[in-house]
Amino acid sequence: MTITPQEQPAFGNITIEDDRTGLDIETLRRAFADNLFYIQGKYPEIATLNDFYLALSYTVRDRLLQRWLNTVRTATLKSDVKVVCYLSAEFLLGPHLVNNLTNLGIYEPVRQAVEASGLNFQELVEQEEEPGLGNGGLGRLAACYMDSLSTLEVPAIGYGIRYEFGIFDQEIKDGWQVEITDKWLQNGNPWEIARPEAAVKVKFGGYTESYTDETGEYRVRWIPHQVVKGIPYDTPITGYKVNTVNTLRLWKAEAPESFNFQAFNLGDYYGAVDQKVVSENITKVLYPNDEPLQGKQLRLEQQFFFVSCSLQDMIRFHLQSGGSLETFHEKFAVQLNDTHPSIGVAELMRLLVDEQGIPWNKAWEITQKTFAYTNHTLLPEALEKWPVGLFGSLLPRHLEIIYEINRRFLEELQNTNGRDGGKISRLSLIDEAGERYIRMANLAGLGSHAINGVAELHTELLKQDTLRDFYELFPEKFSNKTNGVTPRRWIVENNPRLTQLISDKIGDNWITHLDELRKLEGLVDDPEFRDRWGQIKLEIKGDLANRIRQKVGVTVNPESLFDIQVKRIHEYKRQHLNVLHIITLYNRIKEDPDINIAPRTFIFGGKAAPGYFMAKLVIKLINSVGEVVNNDPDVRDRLKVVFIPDYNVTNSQMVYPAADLSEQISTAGKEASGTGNMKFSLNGALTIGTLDGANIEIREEVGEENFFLFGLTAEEVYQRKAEGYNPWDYYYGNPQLKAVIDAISSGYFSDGDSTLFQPLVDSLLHQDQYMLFADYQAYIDCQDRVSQVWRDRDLWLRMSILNTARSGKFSSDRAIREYCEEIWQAKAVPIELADYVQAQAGLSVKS
Ligand code: 26Q
Repeated sequence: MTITPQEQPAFGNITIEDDRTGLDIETLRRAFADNLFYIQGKYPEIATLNDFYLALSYTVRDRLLQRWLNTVRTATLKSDVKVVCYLSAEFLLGPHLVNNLTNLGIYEPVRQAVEASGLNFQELVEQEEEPGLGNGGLGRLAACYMDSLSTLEVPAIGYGIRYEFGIFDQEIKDGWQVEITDKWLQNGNPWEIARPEAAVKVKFGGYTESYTDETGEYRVRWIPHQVVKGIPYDTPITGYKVNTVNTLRLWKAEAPESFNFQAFNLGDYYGAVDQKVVSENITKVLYPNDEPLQGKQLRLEQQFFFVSCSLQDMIRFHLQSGGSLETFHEKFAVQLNDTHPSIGVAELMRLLVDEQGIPWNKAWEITQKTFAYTNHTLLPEALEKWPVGLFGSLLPRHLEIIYEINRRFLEELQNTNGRDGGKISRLSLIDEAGERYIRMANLAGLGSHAINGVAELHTELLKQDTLRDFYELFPEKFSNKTNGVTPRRWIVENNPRLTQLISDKIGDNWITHLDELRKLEGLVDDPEFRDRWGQIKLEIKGDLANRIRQKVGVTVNPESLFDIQVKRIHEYKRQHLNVLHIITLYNRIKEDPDINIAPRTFIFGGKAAPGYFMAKLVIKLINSVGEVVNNDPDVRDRLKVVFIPDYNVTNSQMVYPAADLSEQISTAGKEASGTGNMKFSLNGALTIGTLDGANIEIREEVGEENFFLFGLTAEEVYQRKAEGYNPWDYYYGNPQLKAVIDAISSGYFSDGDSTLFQPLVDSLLHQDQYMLFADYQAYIDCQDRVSQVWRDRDLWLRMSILNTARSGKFSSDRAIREYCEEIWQAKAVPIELADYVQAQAGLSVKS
């Protein structure tokens, strides 16, 4: 079929061949071969696997392009459509190919077309380098939210940074983490389209000067020291079986064309190129820390760069579509993913006041109505702040604007709140206790109309503690938005067997209405269903066991209990508490080799920030304990310890479905939400966990009888600390704990080297900031209950099914609906397609 597109008058009657849209196997096969020839420029005989992967990806991309362009046209040109702009320094997307096949509903025909071409489909899928443009939870949340925005047909743009190098690849050498540069772009990225024609300019450094404009108004202009060009790279974000395909727009920094031509003319070629290098540095590499350790200038440059590009982009869209800037906040809802983009508050003020000539008060009203801020942390030391000196040298005009916002704010406070000096100094945008800092959380909170935490407990603690003064001042701004994860990636794609079983029983509407998983509750007493559930879990565990044998060289028994902790390595997440349990079991075996214990496989995965010594030592400890336990004949394979290297989205998709037990054991009050906890429960793992973050809500949903709870509450942690917590009391008071610590300390797990783990042991004995010792016995007792239940296979399966059945709340669709209704006032906008594309897809547009 050929058609005439309606809206391309410049091309007259040009036709689009259905080789780029057709979905039958023959057309797909032809299109695949065509792309290999015309885009990769290869005959099949000499094509590499990567050439085939790229040709296949272009074939899929062709099939979403009309949806994508129509969505963009609707979002940007229609002035009455509200667009959600999700600003995030990180998007941890994971591979696109299978995700797009799933969402377009063309997995099967494409797979068959590839196989019909004589190629191995799985092999091509595994060619894809995932875009690891994030550290962990916060970046992955942004990716899940983009998925749900598209699936809910809400027009949205994700704005971020196109890091040339994403989160490092992790190798394990001699038990230690080694970091390798992530060259994710080196084989080409078929999913992005560069839009150099839409580049914008971003200023840095220099000074400001005031002047009087033609109308006699006082104005300020910023004379920068340097200008950098931002080039947008767009990636399509498909929704599940809908026509909406939103855009992820990531900015790359380049030198402007006119860069230092004078130096060039004077023959200083190297000097000129130097400028180029300095500009491009800005988007070179993702900072691999998940807390702001010290204020690095390049990090602030990254943040300002992408935020300025994005706001300029929005203003341009709005003006192009005939909108007036007075209505900017009616066109765009801008969400700040943590404080990383919060400089946007000052930048929008600058753009409106200095560049567009809007009066301050009006501009401030627009700004507050535009922004909303999500907080992801409670630790006061992890709140972002920038030294005033550094800030002012990089962003002189923004410093003035922040001072002015603050002057007006504090003046108002003094008028309305009397003179509670303590309170006023805590609310101030400037920390003046010692060296002066800009407090980014205060800027974000003041410049936004909404502030939210990411789980009920987290939001409560924000209100009572971290942001207490703001809550007292603006209670109406605060709300909770418990995190969620996308069921498309986190069960449909990563667990096709379980997905099939579920859909055979309750249909497939649950994929977009996750609450419908409740219908599985009626099947828990059906022995056949339960058996099938258990069988599938066992098969999947077998797959992971094979993978582990290949990658790590350790043989594990799929029949054993798979006890899994995968997440960033952090002391507050307490991977080392898990290790204390492993050593406790090991000691029991050494004491009585014939003891009857439930066989377990302990699986760990996660990266440590390269500069976080203690986290790296925890990785070494896990591997060292594994080395001893895995090879001790007394253990008789009843315990195995495995550290899966390079934990990332791709690997994680194989891990969640294979879990029996999910370790969510952070010190209560420290984990804002967690999202891995949700992925495990959705895939039928039982949780052992503390009353922290979203664990509390998971337990509420699945029922306390289907959750292994242990440990101090956040309140108790706080009290114990206030009373004066002494880890030595636990060490001397608990012989089992003492034996475990002594074993580590003695060098038993480090070839007799008693110094290796001393920093870790010392930090526990002398400080134990995260209260491992206080929770140790409760954890061990709880793990013993886990082992008991594990022996009752029917009971375990029942609990597993109920976990899946009751995890509907944790869909990112639910979370995004709440953001849309309560914060963004954004609505679904169905996207229309040319009839022939709609007919080929056979997809129904939701009403
Ligand atoms: C900030 C400044 C300078 C350098 C780095 C950073 C930085 C980078 C990443 C600070 C924080 C992060 C990431 C934080 C994060 O992932 N937080 C997690 O967010 C999840 C989603 O809400 C929650 O589920 C987790 O509980 C929370 O730890």
